[in-house]
Amino acid sequence: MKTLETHTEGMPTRVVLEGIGEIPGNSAFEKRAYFIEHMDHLREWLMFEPRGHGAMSGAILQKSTRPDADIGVIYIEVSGCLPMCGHGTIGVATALIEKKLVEVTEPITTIRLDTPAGLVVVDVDVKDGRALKVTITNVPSFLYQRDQVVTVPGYGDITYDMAYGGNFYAIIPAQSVGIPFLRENGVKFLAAGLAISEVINGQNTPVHPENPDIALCHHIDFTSPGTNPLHWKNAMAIYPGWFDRSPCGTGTSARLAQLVARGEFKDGDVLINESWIGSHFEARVKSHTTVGKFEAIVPMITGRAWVMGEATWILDSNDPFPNGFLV
Ligand code: PYC
Repeated sequence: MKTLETHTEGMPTRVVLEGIGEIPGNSAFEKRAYFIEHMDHLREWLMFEPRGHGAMSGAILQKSTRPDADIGVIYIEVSGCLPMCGHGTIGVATALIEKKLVEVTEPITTIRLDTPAGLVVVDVDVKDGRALKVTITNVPSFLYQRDQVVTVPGYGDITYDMAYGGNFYAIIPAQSVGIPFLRENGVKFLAAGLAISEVINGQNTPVHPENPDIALCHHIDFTSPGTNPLHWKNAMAIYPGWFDRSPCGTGTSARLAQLVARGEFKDGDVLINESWIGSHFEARVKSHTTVGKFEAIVPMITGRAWVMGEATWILDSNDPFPNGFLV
């Protein structure tokens, strides 16, 4: 199996170029479902230790299943297969350009991706063959529920907004869980995130209005104010217990949808979303739309990625950990 190793603002994306073949399915969502049911051992093999780690992430390139897209993508990570992944898309686009796997035009190359969550158009600023920054036009994103309250053992009543940006995100001001927003408190945020998502999924599971197979909330976005009202920091705690090292593309989309719905962000504004490690994405509203009964936005997320290397993976028949492990 051949991969390109990238990172997006600190978060890895292992881009699978060869070795998996075409996954059966008439849409990227069907391919994802087939992969989960029949091929998940390949995700574990590539994501878990010793080939990956507890916060590993990747993307499998496929033929597009739709006429309006160039390439298909199935997202993989330690937690499973997300419908959409923003940092992964930025990593994929950077890899495709820098390895000349698509026709590259300067100053902008546009790539249209067939993802399980829908069509995602990516515009890459390119100079001298290098991908300088990547702007994703993401799937429609919306505030699903506001001011929900759950009682979480050990944390009391927690108020959250639930928003969708390609995955569901429970958005919670960090100060409301009583944990100071400091790197040394990472383990505490992860524990709080897992406890909160368990209660939410038990009592108030979010379900996408147009695709009931997109459900559950495995991402808790603890927010903290930055230097101005359009600069926010996040601790993005993800099941089963890791932080997104990037600011999280789908999480930033969900956050933007929430801010728009709450009247805290205007068209023309630029949101700076800062990750747990201090890297940034910019977010803008491209247009307004609806998803089912929900007012929605089409968000544009801009970030950078870097190619770190190329790998050829083999599986020794004597390897005692063909599916890897997590500790
Ligand atoms: O960037 O959308 C994202 C993402 C989701 C999980 C990790 N990163």
